[in-house]
Amino acid sequence: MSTQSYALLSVEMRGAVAVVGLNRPEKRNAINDPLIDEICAFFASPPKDARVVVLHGHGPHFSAGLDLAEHRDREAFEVMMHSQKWHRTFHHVQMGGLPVVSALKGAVVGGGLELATSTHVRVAEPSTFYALPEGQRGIFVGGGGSVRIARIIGAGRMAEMMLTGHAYNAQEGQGMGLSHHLVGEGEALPKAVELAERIAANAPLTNYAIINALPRIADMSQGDGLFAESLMAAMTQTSPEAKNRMRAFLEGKAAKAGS
Ligand code: 1HE
Repeated sequence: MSTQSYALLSVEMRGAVAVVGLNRPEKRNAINDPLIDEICAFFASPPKDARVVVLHGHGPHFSAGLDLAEHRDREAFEVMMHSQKWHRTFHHVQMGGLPVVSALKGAVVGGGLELATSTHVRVAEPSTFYALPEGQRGIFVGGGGSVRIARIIGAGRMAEMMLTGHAYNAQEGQGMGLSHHLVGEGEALPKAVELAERIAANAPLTNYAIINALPRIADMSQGDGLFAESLMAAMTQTSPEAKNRMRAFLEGKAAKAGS
């Protein structure tokens, strides 16, 4: 798949970082079937050399969400299948094994917010706004938002967004945990790449454990969660890479925390 070419995604390798752009700016990166298929194909089988992915949108918006033109005439069963395809796709984004850093700007709405909240680290520019216009459109979320968005901002706030269609700006989104870094205009992509390069320098097994274990542990009882945590600790701390990294620190050869 690493050699596959995409019509609606740009893919560029920068060392160990795969920079992937939603490339449908004339439709504000609205997600139609061909685009979701390409996102699914990429994240199900990312390039072999990639250790981290940066996801961004071409043009002034990250994504206007579901392509409403395509969705108009679907029957219930088709919508069910379509929603489950989005679930599979965003599962690959969240738990495919590679950390994903997103660079957000302009509209991050509806399915665009569902996609963004499947990524692990989110960097926003001042132009970013977040909205869930499903209430206005007479539909419901279908790309995992009722789970992922609600876990970040709370089900109550999500209900308010869906009922009122209210858009939160970049500053507000930062306060709500929708972004982790708020940078200047035009700076989200370079900052996302910088963070991705830092993440790429981590032990791959630890990155894998972070993105796969933490959301699952959040779903577990306390006892199960603590047991799963110990298993992940046992797996990561006994790896040769961990031993080398800990020795390097003790010999004064590794960066200190926070640097
Ligand atoms: C679209 C879409 C779209 C733009 N589906 N075609 N999402 C929404 O309800 C958001 C709808 N979009 C907007 O509110 C605005 O387009 C934006 C605020 C994102 C951007 O505004 P603007 O002025 O920059 O662009 P525009 O002129 O509105 O749109 C440019 C073109 O993109 C135009 O097409 P054109 O052929 O007339 O040039 C628009 O029709 C098209 N376009 N957004 C289809 N979403 C799995 S369930 C998920 C549920 C949801 O995602 S609901 C939220 C849907």
